[in-house]
Amino acid sequence: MEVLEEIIAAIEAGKGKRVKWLIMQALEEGCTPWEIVDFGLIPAMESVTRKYHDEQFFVPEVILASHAMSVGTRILSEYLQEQPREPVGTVVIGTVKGDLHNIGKNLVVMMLRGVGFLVYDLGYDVSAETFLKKAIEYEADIICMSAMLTTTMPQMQKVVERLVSRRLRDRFIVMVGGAPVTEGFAKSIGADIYTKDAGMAAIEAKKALEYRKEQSG
Ligand code: B12
Repeated sequence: MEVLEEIIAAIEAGKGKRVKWLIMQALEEGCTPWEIVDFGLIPAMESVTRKYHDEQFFVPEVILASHAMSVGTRILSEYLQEQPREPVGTVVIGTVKGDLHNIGKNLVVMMLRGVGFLVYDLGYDVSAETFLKKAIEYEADIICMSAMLTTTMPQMQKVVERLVSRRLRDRFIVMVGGAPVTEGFAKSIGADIYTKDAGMAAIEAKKALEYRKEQSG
């Protein structure tokens, strides 16, 4: 659809207002919010990433594009927030301490809300202590952590270690992701779920929670 191509171009150009207008247009033309994510927002960020690698884009362009992308995710999450009365579960999510990348994490938030989770988004640069405090305060079922830097990945381990030392490990499902994170890394730190992308994150989170509920009777 032409409007989706235009959304991609507007994100690349860092034009947040135009992204907003085009998303409303796409919805009016009958696109679902998921189609806009899958065929508009994600391809746009992939293209920005490619251009950054090829040195066609530098940090200022990437920041502008990221901002335009955030405008898009904010609008769409309003459409996806119509929660069922009884949420399927509660999630706290954030990007770990020292890490300011939040585009991928925001997509995971949208997907989780889309399948019916109540999601508390703690933002980025979130310390291990905050993850624990908020998970307890909101009576979360799942703690979700995102990291985009190899140097910040150890923060995920810190959270798991704190859960263990406070005898809280069994209370929460721990899910990790982000470009440098792998299945092997997730296993090595004792996380329960790793997925490569946001769509699978929502599916696996739901599955894990259903399984846990079945087990507890
Ligand atoms: C955009 C970007 C930025 C923006 C971030 C803006 C923002 N608001 O997020 C800015 C310009 C600020 C930035 C800064 C930096 N960046 Co940067 N950045 C990128 C870039 C180009 C794209 C990242 C992105 O948004 N991708 C698109 C999203 C959709 O993908 P994603 O995040 O991977 O998320 C998907 C999955 O991973 C998964 N997922 C994500 N989180 C989670 C969580 C869970 C629980 C699950 C299950 C799944 C999941 O689902 C998502 C959707 O499917 C990457 C390049 C790349 N190849 O990724 C570099 C990159 C990540 N940055 C990098 C670096 C080095 C930096 C800086 C240190 C640069 C500098 N010298 O200042 C700073 C660090 C700042 C900090 N302290 O965090 C490196 C990291 C290298 C490494 N492995 O450690 C990369 C890989 C670039 C490179 N090749 O060198 N960056």
